[in-house]
Amino acid sequence: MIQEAIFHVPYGAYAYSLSPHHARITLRAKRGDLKACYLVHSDRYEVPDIYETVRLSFSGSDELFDYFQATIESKTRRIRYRFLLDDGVKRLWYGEQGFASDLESSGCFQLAYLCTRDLYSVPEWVNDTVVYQIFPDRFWNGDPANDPEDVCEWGELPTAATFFGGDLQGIIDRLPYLEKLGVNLIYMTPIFLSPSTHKYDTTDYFSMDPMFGDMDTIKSLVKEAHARGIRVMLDAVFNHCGADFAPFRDVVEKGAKSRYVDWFHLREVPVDMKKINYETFANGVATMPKLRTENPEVKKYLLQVAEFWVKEVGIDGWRLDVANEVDHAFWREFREVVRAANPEALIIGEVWHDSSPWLQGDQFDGVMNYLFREAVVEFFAKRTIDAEAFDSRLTKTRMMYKEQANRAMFNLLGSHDTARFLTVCGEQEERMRLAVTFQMTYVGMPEIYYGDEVGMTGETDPDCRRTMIWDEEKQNKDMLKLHQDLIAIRKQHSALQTGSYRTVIKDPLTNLYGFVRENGQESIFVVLNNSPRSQKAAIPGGASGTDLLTGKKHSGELVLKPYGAKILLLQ
Ligand code: ARE
Ligand code: CA
Repeated sequence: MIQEAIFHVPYGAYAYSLSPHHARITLRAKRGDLKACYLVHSDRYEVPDIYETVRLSFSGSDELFDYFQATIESKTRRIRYRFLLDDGVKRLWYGEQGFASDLESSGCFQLAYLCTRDLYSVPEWVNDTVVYQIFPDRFWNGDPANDPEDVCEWGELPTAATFFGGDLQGIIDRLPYLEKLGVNLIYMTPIFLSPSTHKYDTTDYFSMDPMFGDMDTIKSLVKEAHARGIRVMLDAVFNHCGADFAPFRDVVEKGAKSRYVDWFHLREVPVDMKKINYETFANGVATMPKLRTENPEVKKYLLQVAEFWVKEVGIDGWRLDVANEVDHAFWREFREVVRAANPEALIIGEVWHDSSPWLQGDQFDGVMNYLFREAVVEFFAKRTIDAEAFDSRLTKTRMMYKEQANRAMFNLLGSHDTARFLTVCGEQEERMRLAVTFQMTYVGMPEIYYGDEVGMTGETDPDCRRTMIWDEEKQNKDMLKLHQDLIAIRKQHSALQTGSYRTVIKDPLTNLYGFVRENGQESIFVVLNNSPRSQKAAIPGGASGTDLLTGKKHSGELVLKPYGAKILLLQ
């Protein structure tokens, strides 16, 4: 047994509550080392100790490690536990004191009490949600009366500064399209008053940008979307404001005399926008001064903003811009305020990397899952990693997080900050079709970047922000139909929403990849042939099943076309 590789801690993603009476326990070991792994647990006050033993199930592997997991029930909510590990040669106890040949000397890990207040709760509705991201200036111009003077022709290529006149009325007008597509959560990039086309440099957090509409327009968008079963989420840019934000203007004008000097991270007073002697977003973006969220006044102001749009306008959640550069204490209070305003509101951080510090249950529900995107880009679009490496990446990311967070991820193929997926695929559509099939059947919320579903292309910002293609002749109808079909399947089958994930095929030579999602009710087998050759795949357990895309029945072996995929509901 490679003892050095065995890892468990009684916190974080390794030990946590799934419900007031259920805990999920994870143990990591060197890949291939353990044959069996048991969890021995009891109430932490029980004398004499009466143990219950459960076998942990194998949950996947990454490059170096295997992961084993168990969910245990505790009536008293007070748990002590240790592991019994078996590598086929020797059996060892493993607990807080380390390894031992007898149970007593290993010591116990403790989950002292599964406190309800600490339970990681994400809104139930994430399970059947499919997200649609909109860049408002580029989706549809529903009201030419509010256009800025210099709007470009719909269809022209965008620069970083161009305006196209898209607005919230345009989104309202296109709700029937979105409903037909099947998406049920719209996430819009910022819509508050701001001079830029992307509006990440806020001038006033309490007012709508007039080129997008007014308070009535956003309220009717929320109302009409809700009437169609579609939720609405906005972008909270709290790391920084815009240069026209009144407190920053005041500091620029009054220098040390301004009552807002402590609202920003100033290196010198007076502020000099040419010298950029203050902290900003990224490297010296002068028009985006960084806010001092630890200042109680700034915090109070931003929390009022957070509450206002949820409570008064009825939005269903926030996406948090540059979330990893704002302090944790701020986000903890943010969660309290937002959840008090609407207990069902969703909170998604923008963090491109390991997001564990924000995903313990006290800050965000999920994040924009760029780690997912990277794995999908490399396996399906660029084909630079094989099926085994792909599976390792996915497992590693899934094991970083608690199950609640995994279900609340925004699983995206692209965004307004990346090249479009079809472009990354070198416009080879079959690769994208495979990736979308995977996205719609994986753990977490699929997130579509507007226009990807009709085959839009574009390099990174600003080219990925072209105007939406509405001319049906120019839309890729097969791609659209695939999205509609897959979204419908996702929303109909609970196993794809909350089921466990078990890899069954990950062949590095053929790049055949298959997995099973199952809950108590149903079991679904998904197999993806990421190769230019036709390939055969065995249905797990020799079962038979119905292809959810075609309705055809299959048994024994499946034949997959080059870059073909099947989603089988197993009998
Ligand atoms: C503009 C130009 C760009 C130029 C940039 C640099 O358009 O071509 O590269 O300036 O000065 C908004 C606008 C952008 C604008 C930017 C600055 O949408 O068009 O860019 O403001 O004016 C990191 C952050 C992440 C951030 C990305 C962009 O961690 O939070 O960079 N994303 C959010 C929004 C953006 C928005 C802002 C932040 C600012 O989603 O749209 O930009 O409010 C690696 C790193 C990541 C990094 C990522 C992308 O993976 O690890 O940390 O994300 O690459 O660069
Ligand atoms: Ca307009």
